[in-house]
Formats: sequence, C-alpha cells, structure tokens
Amino acid sequence: MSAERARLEELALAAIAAARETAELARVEREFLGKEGAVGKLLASIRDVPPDERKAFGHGANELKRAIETALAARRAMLERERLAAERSAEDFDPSLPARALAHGSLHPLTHVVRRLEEIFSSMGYAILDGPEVELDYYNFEALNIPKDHPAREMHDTFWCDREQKLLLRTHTSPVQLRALERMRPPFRAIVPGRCFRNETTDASHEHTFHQMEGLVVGEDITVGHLIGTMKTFLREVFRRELEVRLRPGYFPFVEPGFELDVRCPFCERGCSVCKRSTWIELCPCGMVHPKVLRYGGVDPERYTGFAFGLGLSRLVMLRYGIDDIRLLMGADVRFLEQF
Ligand code: FA5
Repeated sequence: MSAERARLEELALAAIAAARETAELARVEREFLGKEGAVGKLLASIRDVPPDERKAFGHGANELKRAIETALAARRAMLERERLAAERSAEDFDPSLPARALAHGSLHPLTHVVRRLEEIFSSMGYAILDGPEVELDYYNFEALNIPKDHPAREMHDTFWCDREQKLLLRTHTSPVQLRALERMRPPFRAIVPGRCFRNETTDASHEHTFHQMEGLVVGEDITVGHLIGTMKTFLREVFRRELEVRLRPGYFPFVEPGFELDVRCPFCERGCSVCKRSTWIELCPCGMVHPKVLRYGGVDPERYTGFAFGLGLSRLVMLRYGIDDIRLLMGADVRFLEQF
C-alpha cells in the first residue's frame, strides 16, 4: 500500500504543479479524487485488504486524499494570484474606474415598524413572545372563551389544516395570550408580533395573510387606566407626537369589558380619505382579560387582573407610511419594497 500511495501522491502532485489553469486543476481533481478516480478506487479496494490491515490502509488512503486536496487548494490560490497580477499589470488596467455597484436589499416596511415597536415595548419592560402559526382550535378559540357554535367564530373565517385534529392557521395572535399565561408567572408584560390568516375576500384593507401585534399585561390591580396610558405612550413614540385616543365599547368574548381604541387621525384636522372624513381611525381592539381566560391559563382571577390588545399591525404600517392598499405588503413587488 505505501508504495502505491507514494506513487499516486507523486503523480498527483506533479499533475497539480503542471496545471496552468483552474479548468486543468478541476480535471486533475476528478482524475484523482472523483468517484472513479485513482484515490476513490484505492479506498474502494479496502474490501480486499485483510481485516487486521484495514485500519492502517484506510488511514494511509485518507492521508493521501488530504495531501492532494491541500496541494489543489494551494495551486488554485496561486493561479488566482497570478491571474490578478497579470490583470493589474495589463496596459489597459485602470485602477481609478468606479467599482461595480453592489445591489443591496432593504428592510420590509413591516420589519421597520415591528423593530420600532419592539424597541418601544422592551423599554417599558415587555417581553417579546412568539407563537405557532399552525394552532390548535383550543388556543385559537376554545380557551379564549369562544366555544363551538359561538357566533364570534364567524368573525374569524378560518383556514383549517385538519378539522379532525382541530388544527388551523391562527386567525389572530390572541392564542399566544393563553400560551403566555400557561408559561409565565404574573406579574408580566408581553407583546407578540406575528402573522395571522383569514379565509376572506381581499380588498384594499383586507388580506388573507396579515400581521397583528398582541399585547398582554397581567398583575395585581391592573386597570383600564394602565391600558389607555400604554396605548398613548406607544402611539406618541410611533408618530412622534401626542395623539388623542378614545375608547368605544367593543365585543370580544375573551375580554370584559372590551373596547375599540380609536386614534385621532394623524394626517388631518377636519377629515381626510385615511380617516374616512371622521377624524378618527379605528386602530386597536382591546379590553380587560376575561376571568375565564385567566382561569384557563391557570391564573387566579380573584388575585390578578390584566389587559390585552390586538393591534392591526398591517394597518399601522399603512398609516405610518401612507400606503393605501394592504395587498402591497405581501405582494413581493420589488418596485414597492425598494422604496423603504
Ligand atoms: C382580533 O383579532 C382580536 N384578537 C383582537 C383583540 C386582542 C381584542 C386582545 C381584544 C383583546 P379583530 O378581528 O378585530 O380582533 O382584528 C384585530 C385587528 O386586526 C383589526 O382591527 C384589523 O386592524 C386587523 N385585521 C383583521 N382582519 C384583517 C384582515 N383580513 N386584513 C388585515 N387586517 C386585519
């Protein structure tokens, strides 16, 4: 074996040293290291070696392979250096020519807004959570106090993955409320930015795939006042000025009382197309976490209270950047995305 190994090594190194181009090196590599190459055949012949010599044989063959690989890499680097040196010394080489522009991507507007929101809420002590997009009926509906046949299920046209297994694409980020309650001990604060899916007809303000950001705060003596204060703070940070907010009653089975939070239109004073001439924009359903939900999550509603909100993230992005059609967000049109 050692004689054969030495012979092959000598042959390979000579061929490598003689190669003048990378294509030639590739040919040498195939000839020695390819499946049908000399080293490959040597390795395959291990079958015919007596068992007590196999270890040394394999070791020797692998060393040979490594030696050839090292010589190939060194020769390749040398050929590349020679090529560059030749290019630079050519008469028409002009080092003052501008470099070729590198095409680089940009962040999606949603990513910009999510990052900003994560900064704002982290600075207020919120944890940032994630949850599964393929969710169980239990978390998406049942434990959120939306039992089967409850009319509120109609608000969520659901994409079912497997009806028998009760698996679906989550219709909102609220299931993570339950997952957080199960895992975190109060007091805690958390936000959950994420994708949601609804089987509905799309238009300029509705998509089948869109983003929400859930917020959940649980502790002793948490009140609606905390909810309003939090909303005002985050809106001030996003729009960089104080914006008036108002609460209207809203119904969601997992909060009691439930509200719709509207924000004074940041674009006009007397009404515009964004606020549909009303000067108010509906932004964020919210409310005090229903005691049943706390109980489902293993938290004592006699001791703890909490608030939750479900910000329409896609709509906030549209407001922030003046985008008038939600379908642009998931449309993957590079001309649109390049603007951010
Ligand atoms: C919910 O999804 C509740 N989970 C929100 C909630 C959380 C209430 C916590 C109380 C406490 P709703 O179905 O209204 O609620 O959706 C919330 C927001 O998601 C809407 O205000 C809207 O901005 C956005 N949204 C809903 N459906 C779509 C859609 N098809 N396309 C784009 N955005 C949507």
